[in-house]
Amino acid sequence: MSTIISGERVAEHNAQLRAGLDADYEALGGMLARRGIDIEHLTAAAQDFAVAVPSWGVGTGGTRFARFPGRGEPRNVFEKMDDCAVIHQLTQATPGVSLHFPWDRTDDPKALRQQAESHGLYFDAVNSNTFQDQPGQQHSYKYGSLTAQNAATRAQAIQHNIDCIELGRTLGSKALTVWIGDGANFPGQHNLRGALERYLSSMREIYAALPADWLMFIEHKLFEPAFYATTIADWGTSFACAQTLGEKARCLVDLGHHAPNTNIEMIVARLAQFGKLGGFHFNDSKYGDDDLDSGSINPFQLFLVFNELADAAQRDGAAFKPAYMLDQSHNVTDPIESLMSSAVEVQRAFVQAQMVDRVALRVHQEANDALQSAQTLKQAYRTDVSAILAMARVRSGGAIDPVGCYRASGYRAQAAEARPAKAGVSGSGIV
Ligand code: LRH
Ligand code: MN
Repeated sequence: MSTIISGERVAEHNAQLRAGLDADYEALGGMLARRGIDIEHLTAAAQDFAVAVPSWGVGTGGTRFARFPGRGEPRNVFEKMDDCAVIHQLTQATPGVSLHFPWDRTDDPKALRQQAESHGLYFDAVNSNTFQDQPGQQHSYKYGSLTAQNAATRAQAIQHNIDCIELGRTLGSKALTVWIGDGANFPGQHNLRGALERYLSSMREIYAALPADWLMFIEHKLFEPAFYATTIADWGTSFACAQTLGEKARCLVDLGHHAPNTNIEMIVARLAQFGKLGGFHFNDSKYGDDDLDSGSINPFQLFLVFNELADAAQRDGAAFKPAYMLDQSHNVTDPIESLMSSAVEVQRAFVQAQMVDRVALRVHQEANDALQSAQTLKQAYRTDVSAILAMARVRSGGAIDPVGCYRASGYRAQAAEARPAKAGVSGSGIV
């Protein structure tokens, strides 16, 4: 497998930090052993953990107000894959890449698949896009796509999703994520039930085009770009549609797509209970769909989400395998640094949730001992598992300090040399 950053440089970086890591790891191991927890079990679980990176996240993001491009922006999907390869090389936690079409369109998907495999990467769910009009597009999505009043517009949107499935098959993907911005800005602008009926009739046609071993992820979002009514606004609507469409339809939870203070971990527990939890778009937010780095605002919520996932895995066993993906916009940081540290924060929440003493928790819950129940969760959340995450990386061939190693590598400066900015060309796609 070819690496982007020289193996010597990573080994040199790790050699400087190894003694400190070994000391921290031994101390943590001793502390966990006194709790009856085997640190080696957690490190092995961390090594198996994987979260996919969004191809649209390696370019600098922006807002409707402005985008301030960074140096060495990827100019096409192949350069995006190089950046994704660096993220996985140093974290050893992001072997999957989630593509977005047509932002990642290529005339040579086979070459793209070969490039990915040469870096030990695979393609997770592909994302369709009927929330923007493309140059030369016959029917505009201004008034909706899969729910559009105009049948030809719906047919165009349906065909795009089917084209995404075909492209995904060539790339080895096994799932299609469908997020639409369809909705209304005024009461009365459209018939609320009629819009959902049109959505379901469109999605039935896309569902029928799914290969037998594929899944379809329905992604709900409370608002934006619609600001009065969004057709797939919440988990309830998404769940009802997934139930209606069939076994291969599941619900995708983007952490930024809920009203402030929504109990997202409870939504996760519900969807898992009813067998419709398809996957996640991890990010963080304080107000709206801010797409900030995972764990950067509310790391306890991220832990509580993984606590529900650990409970579901204990109940449903190996069959319970939701898709973990990041979906972020990096407006003021180096996207590679943000994606590496975000992947580590999601992995951290996963490992912390593995440490919850579920036997003790059940005893406290059945005894209605609210305080001890809460403290049992907090004990796991308060445990600093950084040494486990770093040991998992170094044992898998990654960097003890991914951001430190990345900065020392000079990769961004080299990219800036190799990728002279093209005025007006966006690396990521969103803006
Ligand atoms: C919508 C969304 C969706 C994507 C887009 C990039 O807000 O979360 O997942 O397609 O961001
Ligand atoms: Mn999303």
